[in-house]
Amino acid sequence: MPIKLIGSTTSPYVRKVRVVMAEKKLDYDYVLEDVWSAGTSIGLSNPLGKVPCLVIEGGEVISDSRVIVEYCDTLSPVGRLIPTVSRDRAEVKTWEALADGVLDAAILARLEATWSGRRDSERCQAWIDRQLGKVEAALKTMSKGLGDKPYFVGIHLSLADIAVGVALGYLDFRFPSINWREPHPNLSKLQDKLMQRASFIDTRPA
Ligand code: GSF
Repeated sequence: MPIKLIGSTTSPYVRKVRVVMAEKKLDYDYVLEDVWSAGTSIGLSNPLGKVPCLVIEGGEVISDSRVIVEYCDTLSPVGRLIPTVSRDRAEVKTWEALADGVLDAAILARLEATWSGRRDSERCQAWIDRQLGKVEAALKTMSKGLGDKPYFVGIHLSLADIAVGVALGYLDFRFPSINWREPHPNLSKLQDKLMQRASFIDTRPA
């Protein structure tokens, strides 16, 4: 039985997992789930009601994109994305955590502005600004960290680049008014390079 990935085409966390699985050449059944619909059954797989969820042999569920990608990286020796040496490993995972943090903040800002369960009078601009401030600060740190290197860590693609690329792609998708390319041309160059890979092309949010 192949691995089953429960996800959605718009979720950046799901996209990160799909990019990793494509880079690792892992086969899986992709099962779409709308976690926001009243009839969602995501709670049967994840009590937090979130995607992505990976259902492995025997029906065991692995949830949270960071846990899933770490697991996937161990499944095949093809293109290791998380180094084994502890310092490099921590560095890659720190970039991933920062990129996921950009997503967390951007999604909180978006939900504050758009979630249908809230009236317009209940939306808080100060909260949105607080979250978008985190996005801006993280972009600066990413740009400084990348500098003029080809990749974040070492000379090969790693999970750090994938996570940052997915976060930048999410900003383009949901926050086209955030102009991150002009102040950060090195991130723009990295993103353009990533967008030439089949793993990124095939998982564009829609
Ligand atoms: C976040 C997953 C998540 O928030 C991870 O997998 O890395 N730390 C987790 N998923 C969202 C979909 S999206 O906005 O990408 C989700 O399922 N939200 C449903 C909800 O009820 O919050």
